Amino acid sequence: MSKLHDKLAALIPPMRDEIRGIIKEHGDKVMSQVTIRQAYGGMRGVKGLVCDTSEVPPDKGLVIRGIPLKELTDKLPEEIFWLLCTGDMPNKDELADFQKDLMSRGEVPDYVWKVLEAMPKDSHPMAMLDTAILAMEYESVFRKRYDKGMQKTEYWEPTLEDSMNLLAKIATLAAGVYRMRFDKGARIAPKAGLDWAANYAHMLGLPDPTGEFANLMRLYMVLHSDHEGGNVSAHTCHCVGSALSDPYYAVSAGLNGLAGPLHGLANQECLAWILMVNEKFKGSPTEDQLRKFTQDTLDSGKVVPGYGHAVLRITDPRFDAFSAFGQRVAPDDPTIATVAKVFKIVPEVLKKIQKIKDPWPNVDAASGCLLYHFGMSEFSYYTVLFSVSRVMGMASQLIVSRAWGEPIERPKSHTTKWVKNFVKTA
Ligand code: HAX
Repeated sequence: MSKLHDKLAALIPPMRDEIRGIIKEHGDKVMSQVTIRQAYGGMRGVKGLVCDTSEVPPDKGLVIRGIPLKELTDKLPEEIFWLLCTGDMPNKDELADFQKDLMSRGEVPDYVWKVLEAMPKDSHPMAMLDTAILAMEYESVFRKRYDKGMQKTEYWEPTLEDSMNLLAKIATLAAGVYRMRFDKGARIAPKAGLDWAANYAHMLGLPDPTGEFANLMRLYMVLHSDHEGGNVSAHTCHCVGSALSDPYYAVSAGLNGLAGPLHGLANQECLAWILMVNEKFKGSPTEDQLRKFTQDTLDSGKVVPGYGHAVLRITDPRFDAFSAFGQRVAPDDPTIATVAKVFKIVPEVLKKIQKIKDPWPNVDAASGCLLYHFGMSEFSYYTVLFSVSRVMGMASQLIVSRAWGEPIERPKSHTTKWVKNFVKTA
């Protein structure tokens, strides 16, 4: 058994007792109310979920297990996954054990590559990734153990197994999707001795003479790892997982949500917008040109990608971390320079539109320009990178939910007719 398994085995029984105790003693206390606006408005702000891996206070941004993101930007993604699952950072031995375990599970079964080869050549990379994960459901330890019969208290163990296998294979899979979809040549095998994100960088096959692309991948994987429980991908994964669908089903479902332009796909849209600006103005625009271009985007009925957030009300600390990386490695890159200029102008334009609650940049506003700087110009792939990282958040949330025995999710819906009657009598 791995050290992560043993650590969780020790943590889970008291955690389960604590949650049961809270429900028993305080189960009838009211945490939140729901207005008609919220019921029609994507349940924004309704407190109806519990997520222990991370939280996103609107005025702080991502906090993982009590630690603000800005204190975690120099960590490895493997350390973050351990933190998400257990609430502690791994020590040296635990990290080494975890990395060895991941490395031993990395091989992607051959039938998965065949499924991908059978898809249309110009399929969206997200459709390829999600299909591959679903095809790999064949490997699910959870489903096999469930079919044989197991106690509810054991559910977390095969969930951990499936999660570890998925996490170990996802980088290989995603790198394979990149090379296959964009004719980059044969797949590159993982290299022993590299950490998870550096291996992903290695398997993508982009030139990296300075090692900074591997550093970017480490940072990228840390920054996108989790964002509490209510965003579309986390919530979808959680909801599907609550039916005891195994992690392959649940994570694939979550990632299908991440593929939407208002969620993870915004990073591809965002870089396209920045490049459009640079092309139109033959280089980095003046502030006035940028102001006008932003207004034109809004007037044409489009959103300014990379700006705004359903929860945050400040500049996303993930944007800050990416911007700092860009300023360190390539301050003169024209795309990185335009992103910095956009940050100066766009919030000021968006602030004038009353309905927009958050005029500040989110994570997607800066990530694409860094990838572009390192030679990854295939925008449609960017959400795949986000997905590889987000598997950590989704899988850790599933492990925790299965650990304390969370029941199937089933909120109540009403018809508009019911709402009309309710309004009359309320
Ligand atoms: N540009 C133009 N209009 C915007 C806007 C932006 N960047 N951000 C919000 N608005 C508009 C909304 O479209 C909405 O308009 P309608 O009422 O006419 O529909 C109004 O302002 C109120 O929206 P809100 O309450 O401030 O924000 P929401 O919680 O409804 O939406 C979004 C949050 C992130 C979806 C939104 O800000 C947006 O579309 N941003 C651009 C796309 C983007 O960057 N998405 C990535 C978000 C981060 C993420 O999840 N990454 O995975």
